Amino acid sequence: MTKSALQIARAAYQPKLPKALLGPVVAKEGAATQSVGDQAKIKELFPNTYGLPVVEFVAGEAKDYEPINVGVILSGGQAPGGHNVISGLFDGVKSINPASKLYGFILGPGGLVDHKYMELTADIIDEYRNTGGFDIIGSGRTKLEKEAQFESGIEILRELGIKALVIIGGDDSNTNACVLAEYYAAKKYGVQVIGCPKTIDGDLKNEQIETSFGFDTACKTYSELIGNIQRDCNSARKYWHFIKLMGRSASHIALECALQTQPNICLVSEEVEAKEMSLDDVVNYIADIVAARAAEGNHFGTVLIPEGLIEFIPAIKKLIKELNEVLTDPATGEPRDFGSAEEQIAFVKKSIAKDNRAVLESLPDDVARQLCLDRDPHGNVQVSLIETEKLLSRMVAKKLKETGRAPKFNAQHHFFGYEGRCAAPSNYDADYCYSLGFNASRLIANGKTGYMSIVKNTTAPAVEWIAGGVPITMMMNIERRNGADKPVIRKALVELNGAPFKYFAAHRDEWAKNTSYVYPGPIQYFGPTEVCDQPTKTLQFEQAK
Ligand code: FBP
Repeated sequence: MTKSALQIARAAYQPKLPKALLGPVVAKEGAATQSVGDQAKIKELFPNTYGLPVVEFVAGEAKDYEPINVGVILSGGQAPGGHNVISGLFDGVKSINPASKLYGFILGPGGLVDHKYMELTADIIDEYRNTGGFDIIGSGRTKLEKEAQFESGIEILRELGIKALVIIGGDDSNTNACVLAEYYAAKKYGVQVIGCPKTIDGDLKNEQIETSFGFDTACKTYSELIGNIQRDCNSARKYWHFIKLMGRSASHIALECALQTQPNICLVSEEVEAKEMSLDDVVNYIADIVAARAAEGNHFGTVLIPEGLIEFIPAIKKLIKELNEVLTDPATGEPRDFGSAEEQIAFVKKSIAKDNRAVLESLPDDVARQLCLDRDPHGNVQVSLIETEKLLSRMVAKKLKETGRAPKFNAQHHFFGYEGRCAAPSNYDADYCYSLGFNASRLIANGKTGYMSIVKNTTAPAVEWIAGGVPITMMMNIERRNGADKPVIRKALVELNGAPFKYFAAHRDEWAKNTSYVYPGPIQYFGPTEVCDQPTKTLQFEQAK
């Protein structure tokens, strides 16, 4: 395989580990924990994995361990650093005992169910160190949540002598990892399950998890592109660029990119919801800024739009909630089957309440169809398919025309998502991911199950990072999903009283009026630490206590 010069140089990079993981460790256990909500219900559903203590690894005595075979699964959307989680896990498992083996299940959780796997040897691992992508074993979105799947999984785990499974995924996948841990514990199958916090969306974070891996690299990649567009736009002075940014639900990516690039406008879905804004209010907000800049002779600008915006507009959110209910078969909890798209739309229209039907009919046809038809395997609306950037610019153009303002308004459209999900991990993600994987091996060696691997204090130099584990049940509450109440990890949305948003809110009027663009440039892998090792602005604001 031909490799780029950067790939060759980067292969030699040795990711940094927290000091405690550089030698033998002992697990320092805290007090019993509680779930973040619905304690009695979660305790009842997870009798074997509820209430476990938070664990921190500190330097300990060297011990001899038997070889241990471990399985690993990549679940859901790609995020930079996945290969380093696996290489950290590999090195950790081999350091426990060199005869230990690591198996990768192919193309996500489905690989476990369908018994598709490969042994990950040193040669294979070395090919993938510090690279982006999930292609070492591939990923998938199969939901691991049924007893039949768990039973099929245990057959192959037994055949390969696997005693622990590491599931690298987002909130849904880690919820399912916990359900699996509980199931195997209840059945006394002797297989531990450990989760790792992955997603570029940045919405798997809480008191215990500082950030999900991949967020850092993805945001830096998008910010480079936004910076380049801003320089072009400030040079040509004739276009408004409408830039949609990935992030299925929360607006963390859009907000972080705004903090890095200082665009003229950045919408934050959580604020749109809190202020109960309608689609028309959002359009007016943009149109007013475009008009004000035009009045000063500035016929250009940038608008950042979070992918999930549509879902946060209260009237549309209410509509989606009812769509999720009516499109789920109450008998099976699965999506209903329809003969054709037209049949599905007709069913939706006759089943939903009058006010929701009115909202549906007020939307442009393509958006209305999208909402009625497309679902991912978790039952979520596929917001990434809705072209909000075009929808908004179309509506802004119409509004400006109606009111006779900004006659020179011209728009360009972009959607940044896939461009950043497989970028070569930044130093932060390379180190963070390697540490998460290596640390997972220590949770396994210490007999833990139903835990997520965590690394904290990551705005400090890597040696000062703190590694350990948090029981997944601690992050759970009960939420309504696809027409049923389910135990799930609480998703972290942008907090409007949090430091990152407050900084943005304090500066956005100035950024709207003036041209205050920042051009971050590409991620640097070699060079001065202030250029190469900066964590995200979000993390810096959140941690600046
Ligand atoms: P995960 O939550 O699985 O990490 O995926 C996040 C994401 O990249 C979202 O930002 C985006 O909405 C979605 O995946 C796109 O999904 P797909 O990869 O199926 O196109």
